[in-house]
Amino acid sequence: MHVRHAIPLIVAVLALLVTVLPSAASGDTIANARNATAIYNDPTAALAGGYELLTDAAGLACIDQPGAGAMGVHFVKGALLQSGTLDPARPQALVYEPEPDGQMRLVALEYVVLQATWDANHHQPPTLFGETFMLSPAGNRFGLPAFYSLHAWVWKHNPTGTFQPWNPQVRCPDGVRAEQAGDAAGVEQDAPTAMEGM
Ligand SMILES: [Cu+2]
Repeated sequence: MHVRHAIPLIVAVLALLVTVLPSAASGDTIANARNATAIYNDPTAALAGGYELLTDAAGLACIDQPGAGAMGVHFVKGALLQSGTLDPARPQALVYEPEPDGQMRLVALEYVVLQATWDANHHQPPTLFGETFMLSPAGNRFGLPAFYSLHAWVWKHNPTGTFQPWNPQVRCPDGVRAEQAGDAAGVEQDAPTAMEGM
C-alpha cells in the first residue's frame, strides 16, 4: 500500500524536475522575465531604458480587437527588435493598460523578431517558455514586415491564457483613443476631424 502510493509520487517529481530544470538553467522562465522587468512598472523607467511609444498605421496607441479583448499600449525598444535576439529578461515591447485615472499599468511583455531575420538562421519558428511564436504576415496593422511575436501576460492575468495575444480583461477607453488627436488639435473636436489635421 505504502509503496504503491509512493511510486506515482516519485514519477511525478521526476517528471517535474525534467520539465523545470533545463528551462531554469537557461533562464527561460516566467519568473525570470517578471523579475527582470519589475522596474518597468514605472513607465518613466521604460522611456529612460529606450522604449518608445508605438502606434498602429491608423495612429492608435491602445491596441484592441473588439470581441477578443485588448493588448493595450505598446512601448517598443528598436535596438532589441533590430538585434534579432530573444531573451526573456529583455522583451522587445512592454505593454501597458491605460487606467481610468490616466496612469499606465504594466500588464504584459511582448517578444518580437522579424521573420526575415529569424528564418535566415533557423528552420523552426522561435519559442520561449516552451511556447511557439505567432506569425503576423506583412500587411499587419503596424505596417511592419512579417514578424513573429509572443505575448506573455506576466503582470496581469489573462483568463484566455498567459501567452494569448488578446486579454478580454484589458480595455482601451474611448478617451485614450481620441486623446492624442484631441491634444494635437488643442480644441474640442471629434477624433476623426482632428486626425485629418495630423
Ligand atoms: Cu501586442
